[in-house]
Amino acid sequence: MNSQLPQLFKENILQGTTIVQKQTYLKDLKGFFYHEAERELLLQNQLVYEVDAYFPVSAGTEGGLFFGVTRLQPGMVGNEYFMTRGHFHAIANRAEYYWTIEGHGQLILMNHEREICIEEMQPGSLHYIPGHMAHRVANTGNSLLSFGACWPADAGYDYTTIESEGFSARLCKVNGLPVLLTDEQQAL
Ligand code: S6P
Ligand code: ZN
Repeated sequence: MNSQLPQLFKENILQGTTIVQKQTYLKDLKGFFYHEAERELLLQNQLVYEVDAYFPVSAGTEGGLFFGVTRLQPGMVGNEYFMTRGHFHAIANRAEYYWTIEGHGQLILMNHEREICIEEMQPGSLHYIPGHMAHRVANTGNSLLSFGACWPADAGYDYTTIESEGFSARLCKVNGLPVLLTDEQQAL
């Protein structure tokens, strides 16, 4: 049996020879924010978030686990906080853990009936995301929000449901505070 070199999770950074990085810029988030016209006016090459991930087994391996760290920048598009795309898992019943490393935000969870709730993210907070829940994170602070994630290697991603239908509400800054607003409420 070949032993693997351990990866490092040190000073809040995931390091190692097999870490895969993915960046998401404002130009990648067309149509995600209510105020799309305002997103277009912003610098398209502005980094919104990046993920460092460790995939010790192939995607789809039943029983395997993946590990990642997401760094979400502070920022707004109109009254909406910078956020991750959000997704269901392709195998919808697969659960996941998030935990907050630094910064402040909200974890937005939505089930298939489009019922939605939020959990406050602050350093040390641990979040169990049950299966069948779309999950998205918004950075509600003025500094970087960094969180870890651990999920099953066969979970996969269903991005298309959120791309086409969105979440049933968006996290918006109202009188300085994060509030969930439906598009109907925004339009008032
Ligand atoms: C994977 C896990 C995270 C997200 C990351 C970016 O199951 O939930 O690693 O991939 O936070 O979010 P998104 O929605 O763009 O994949
Ligand atoms: Zn996930």
